[in-house]
Amino acid sequence: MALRTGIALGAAGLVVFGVTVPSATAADNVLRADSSANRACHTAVQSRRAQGIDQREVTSTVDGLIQARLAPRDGAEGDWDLAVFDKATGKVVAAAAALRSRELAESFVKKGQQLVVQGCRYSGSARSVNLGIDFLALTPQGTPTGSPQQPQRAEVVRVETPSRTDKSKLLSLGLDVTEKGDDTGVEVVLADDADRKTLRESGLRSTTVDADLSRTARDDAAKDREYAAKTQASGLPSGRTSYRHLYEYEYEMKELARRNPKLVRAFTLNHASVEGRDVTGLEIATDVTNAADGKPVNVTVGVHHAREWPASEHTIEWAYELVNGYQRDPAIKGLVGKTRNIVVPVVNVDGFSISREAEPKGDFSRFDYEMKRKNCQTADSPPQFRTGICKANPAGKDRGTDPNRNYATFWGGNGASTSWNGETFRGAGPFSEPETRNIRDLVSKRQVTNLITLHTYGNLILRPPGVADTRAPLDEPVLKALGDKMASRNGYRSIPSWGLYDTTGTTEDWSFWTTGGLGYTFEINTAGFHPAYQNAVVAEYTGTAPAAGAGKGGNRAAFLDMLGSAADPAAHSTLIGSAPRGHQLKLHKTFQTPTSPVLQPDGSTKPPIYVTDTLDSTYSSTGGRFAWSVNPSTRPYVAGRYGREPQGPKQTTVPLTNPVGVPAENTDYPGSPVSESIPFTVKGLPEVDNGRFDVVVQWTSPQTDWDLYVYNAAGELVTSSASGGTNSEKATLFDPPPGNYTAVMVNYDQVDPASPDDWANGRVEFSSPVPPTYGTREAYTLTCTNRNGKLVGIADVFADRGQTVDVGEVCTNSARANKERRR
Ligand code: 0X9
Ligand code: ZN
Repeated sequence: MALRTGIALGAAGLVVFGVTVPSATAADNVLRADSSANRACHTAVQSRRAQGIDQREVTSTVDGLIQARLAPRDGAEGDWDLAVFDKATGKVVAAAAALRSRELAESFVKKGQQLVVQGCRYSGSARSVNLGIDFLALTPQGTPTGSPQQPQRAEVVRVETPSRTDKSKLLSLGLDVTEKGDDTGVEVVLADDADRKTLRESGLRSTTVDADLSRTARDDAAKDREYAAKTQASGLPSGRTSYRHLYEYEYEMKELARRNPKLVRAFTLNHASVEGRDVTGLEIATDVTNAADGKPVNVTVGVHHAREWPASEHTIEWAYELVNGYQRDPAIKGLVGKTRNIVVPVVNVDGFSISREAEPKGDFSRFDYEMKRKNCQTADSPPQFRTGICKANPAGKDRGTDPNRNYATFWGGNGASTSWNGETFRGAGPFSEPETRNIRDLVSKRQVTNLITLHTYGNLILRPPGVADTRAPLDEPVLKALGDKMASRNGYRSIPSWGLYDTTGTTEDWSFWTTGGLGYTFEINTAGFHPAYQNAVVAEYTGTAPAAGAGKGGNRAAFLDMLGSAADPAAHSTLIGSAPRGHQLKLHKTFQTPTSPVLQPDGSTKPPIYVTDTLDSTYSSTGGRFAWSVNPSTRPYVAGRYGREPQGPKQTTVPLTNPVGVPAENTDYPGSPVSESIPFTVKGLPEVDNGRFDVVVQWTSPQTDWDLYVYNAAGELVTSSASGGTNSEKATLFDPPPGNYTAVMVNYDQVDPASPDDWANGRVEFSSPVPPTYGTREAYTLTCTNRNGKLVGIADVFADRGQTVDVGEVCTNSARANKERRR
């Protein structure tokens, strides 16, 4: 990699200038250090003669960006880190500290600013490394196009979506829909007037939650500065007091590994990001390097979505929790001893770095990189938007794929965008992105029995499936019980993912349906994507006020429950048997799973794509008896669907009698209570067994609008239906508990108030529960190879959840192994 001079990238107004070393020679591009030193590169400009340090001084030729890169030379990899400092103040401008010597440090600089570029040889054998520096000019607005962007007011509104039809309608609008919501509405970010117009024209009703997001973002940033300044150490396991930068995650991970070599191993995931960054993870286990010891694997990942900073904070704090707990807390030590734990705090490194380094504007405009969600993929953008780097390009943050819509399971279905600039763009195909391939590779090569993927925001614990029409898996009771248990710690709502709205191609839908590992999405906090650190990270993690989990243990306790589940053989499967020392047992499965029928931009569908997954894991025998924790052999995708056998007949239809008169029009319910209430009773066993009820009402004109809300005897809203433009409403409740209910009818709008169009034909219809369906069973192929790598045993193994399967002496020379070897 050489210093570049005057290379035009081709984007309008986006030009790369060379560094201000006109006589730069190849030697200037090489950093050297005779020895290494385990020190943080980003904390300070070191003395030139300090051990493991080399430096270059450069002056910025632009108002714009500096990109400094390291690349290994001559095959020697080693671990070099990189930092760029402002020479005058000594403050760090940009840095990178991944595990190898492939680094990208990127941030904003001013023309004429003097900079010190510092390379630090952290460890390894590479005495030298290649340095490349680029400067990229930007307009004062921070856009590469030169067209001044008039930022508009960004706001959060709550959109009323009482029925699933409303939710689907909302999702189809292409707005930035958050996870904060409930049965009757969802919060949505409106970035500008165009968004406001889209929502207005949809006819969906909304109320303002936060009228000025930009102010909130600046306030949050100020609160964070204040908190960090006045706080020595927080109650977090690391004591951290502010959101980390990407290079801090990287550096802390390798320090955790270096300081605890038997317990912690840092690793680079298989695929570098689009911009060329390495992705780093940690494994934490007793005798950590012995990955084939047959223990169940508990995976925690953060930041698929760039702007959701608390997600990576909670993930790395969990790593500290395990490391600290291993030394100080016998209960944690016991659990860590029974499991292997993998954390990947930042899955979407490009996106996160951009969001974290951006100026806090919070206006959600195209050039508000702080609020970027997706990754940095450009391949699917139109040619005019493919140019320029991720942090400064003509399409701003609109470019990229949503890594949480790119996994193969149900890919191509509802709840994802087909458009390159949609916030939920699903990508060119299942697993088209390095981020999803990284997690796929990780989960496919180990027995990952438990997985949590962290997001913000909405105070939710979501379990599969992400789409309603998939139906719940046979494991629904297991998933629900664990989700509910964790929710009792953090005070979140525990629901199936589709409960809020449909999503396809998400992390835990793939990991669960494909491997059988129990998977969940947590949506942390309710105040925004990265609100005040003290609340969204410290309080949520430790379970202190004002978090919903205050006094209940918070996410710390929820994560410990997940760890407890991983350590519990009843929650997965176990293979037992015996094998001679040094023999390798391998479990293998390969299969095809169809995606959803692939939705096309015009609304039509194309046939599903069949995606091949291969699961491979290894147990290395220490001799004698073994117990190997594994996932069930049958994919939940084919195992069947949850349901229950009816224990009696369904209840007969209950008519709802319309009280005399018509209540006045009320567009402010429940603010104004004006309405009609009609009680009804739901019966239960032994007389009847109801799998669901539907409250149905009708009227004459679609221009008239009645809304329907249903409350239980405790006064809790249990279901509702309030669509516009129809002449009926239907509100559904599954598995309704027996008791007294009240249907409330609100007269929202009359086509002709002079002659009221009253509702009629109100009734409660009941359905029986749907019995479970059972699909096929799948086996693992279990093989045993001896010390010379010769196949000596082979068997098909079926294992159900909670089952212990004795595979006997699987390494005994078998006829099948002999036959298999000859093939
Ligand atoms: O949309 C997502 O990917 C997740 N929400 S976020 O606001 N963090 O982006 C949630 C995915 C699963 N949620 C639902 N199916 N509702
Ligand atoms: Zn998210």
